[in-house]
Amino acid sequence: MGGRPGVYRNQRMEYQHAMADVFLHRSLATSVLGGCLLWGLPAQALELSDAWVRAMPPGRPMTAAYLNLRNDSDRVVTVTGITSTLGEASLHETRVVDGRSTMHELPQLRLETGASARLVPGGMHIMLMGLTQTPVVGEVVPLCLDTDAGEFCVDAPVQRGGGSSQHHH
Ligand SMILES: [Cu+2]
Repeated sequence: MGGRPGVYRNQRMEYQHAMADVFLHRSLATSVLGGCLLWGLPAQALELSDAWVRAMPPGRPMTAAYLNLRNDSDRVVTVTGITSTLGEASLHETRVVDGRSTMHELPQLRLETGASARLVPGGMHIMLMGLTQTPVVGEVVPLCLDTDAGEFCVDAPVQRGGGSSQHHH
């Protein structure tokens, strides 16, 4: 997309995203999820996994959430919106330009058949603004993705960023 409408220049946002960028894992962002499809079993069109919400100090009005998506259906699935009880949710993308972290809102996310996307610190993420409460470690935040194939929800535990940002099982 051309142009720069929607680019956030708010300093606090830039600071938060600069912090997040410390924990960039670009190699993971480009890796492909190895999947074994179980034919014959009813599968959700959109599979959501490894969702988490970044814990923030009290009083911060915003945070970010991350997850993996995979389109297991035989059609294109387009994410058109996100809802959360925690606050106003939207899809963002962070880019580092001249050493400065900026981000813009993505109106939608299109996933071809079999395609996957990773929302990770420093890349695409779900921005949660106007928080109704401070997300505390251990809490679980429901996130719902509105798509043209229906609504898909996932429970996202609140975690500290940094070293624990990658899930270990
Ligand atoms: Cu953002």
